[in-house]
Amino acid sequence: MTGPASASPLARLPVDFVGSFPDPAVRLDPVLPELAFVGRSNVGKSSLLNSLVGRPGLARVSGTPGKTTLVNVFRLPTFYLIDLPGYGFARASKSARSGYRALLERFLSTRSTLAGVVWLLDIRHPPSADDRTIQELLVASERPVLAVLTKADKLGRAAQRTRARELAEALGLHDEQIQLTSSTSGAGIADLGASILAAATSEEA
Ligand SMILES: Nc1nc2c(ncn2[C@@H]2O[C@H](COP(=O)(O)OP(=O)(O)OP(=O)(O)O)[C@@H](O)[C@H]2O)c(=O)[nH]1
Ligand SMILES: [Mg+2]
Repeated sequence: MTGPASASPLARLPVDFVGSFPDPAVRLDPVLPELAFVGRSNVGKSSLLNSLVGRPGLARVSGTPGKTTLVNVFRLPTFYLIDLPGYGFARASKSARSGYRALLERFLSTRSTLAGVVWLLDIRHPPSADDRTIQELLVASERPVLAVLTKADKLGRAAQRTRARELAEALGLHDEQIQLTSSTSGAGIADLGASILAAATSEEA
């Protein structure tokens, strides 16, 4: 089932921007469960967060990769959503790459109330070398991961199913472990919102 973005259960909740932080180990007060959005630059992390909460202009979106450079924190009543910078920016230098890796490793290792990671992949592209590296970090962190395919609106129905199967296989996941979404059409947003809510509320912080 697909539905409009407003059908997301998160869209009924109040949301506040807490702040942008350079330090991935920033201490948030109060301590609450956290869900973080991770994925390549331009994959649609900020757009997805906005669709989920039903606030189009909340997190900054841009056609130029590398828009989000800080750890952006949004508070819902009982949990935080965290919009992270993207990785694998095509023109990124070696040092930028290792800097990103260090940021994510520090993030994963210091956030004791991290209830889950929403890991985004563009439905049109096979996993990149950077995606593989990040997958290893995520697996090693032993955090629950929701794998999400973005920009489903760019493909027709049949191609969406084929690509989802191919990506699941490439990543060693079952088809049911991957959710298809489109921030543009609203497809899959309500289901993902429900998964996020479940992950955020099953964690006793
Ligand atoms: N067609 C389509 N375009 C999308 C979708 N989601 C995002 N985009 C576009 O993709 C571009 C990048 O979106 P962002 O949400 O800024 O991506 P991001 O992952 O936050 O990027 P960084 O902050 O640079 O890492 C923008 O031009 C968006 O309008 C989608 O579901 N469908
Ligand atoms: Mg962004």
